[in-house]
Amino acid sequence: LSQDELKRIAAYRAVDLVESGMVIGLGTGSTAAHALDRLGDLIRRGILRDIVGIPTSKKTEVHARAVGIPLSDLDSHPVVDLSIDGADEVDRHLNLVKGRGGSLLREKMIEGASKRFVVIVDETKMVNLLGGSGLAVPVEVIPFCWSFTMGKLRRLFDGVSGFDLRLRTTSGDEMTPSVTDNLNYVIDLFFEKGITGNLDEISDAILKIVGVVEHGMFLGMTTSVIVARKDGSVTVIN
Ligand code: DER
Repeated sequence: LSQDELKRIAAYRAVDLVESGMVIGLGTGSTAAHALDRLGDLIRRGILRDIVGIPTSKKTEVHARAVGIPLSDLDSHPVVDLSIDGADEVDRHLNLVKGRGGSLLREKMIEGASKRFVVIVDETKMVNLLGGSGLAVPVEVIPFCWSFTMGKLRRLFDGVSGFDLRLRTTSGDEMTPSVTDNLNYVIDLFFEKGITGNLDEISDAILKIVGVVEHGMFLGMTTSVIVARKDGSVTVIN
């Protein structure tokens, strides 16, 4: 089974949890996209009714509209029944790294307002240590004096071997900063050996830096993770 088929299997399993009348947080990324397709299909067939979707990005908003999911926002629905979203990494405590797609702030707002937050992944996302995949741990920062903020982030991890960070730029042009839906920039942190230490303390230290808006570590927020394995089996971890 291809990785994309595994993502679809996990996504469909999560959509089985959706009941008519629910307010659903709609995630961002290629795994969540399968959940949007499935939701749209069940709504179109009248199997699910009175669903309200709260999109976690403009990209998801466009996709949800295209498949016919009625949309609203947190102002109108401050309590979300169930959020379904992918992740870049999941550790054994169900802590996550998210936001490589740049949507971490709206994801964390909506998923933090959810009674249940179900994460959908293929097994390649499971890690021992967050940051251990060698891929980015994103931090959303305001554009004003972003280099100053980046310096503060660098000093936070002085002495951590294998640490590096850089401003996220658009894929086409290394000189143009990538801009989030909230008109902010993203600084990507890299930890060659994964993040060691107390994640809550590290989270607090990052958020204390004035100019930092939010980071992509989702700690203690996950209700359950649906993992689609290469052999086609699916495990649900609570
Ligand atoms: O950007 C995000 O937070 C996405 O949910 C990401 O973490 C997962 O994207 P993927 O499903 O395309 O791997």
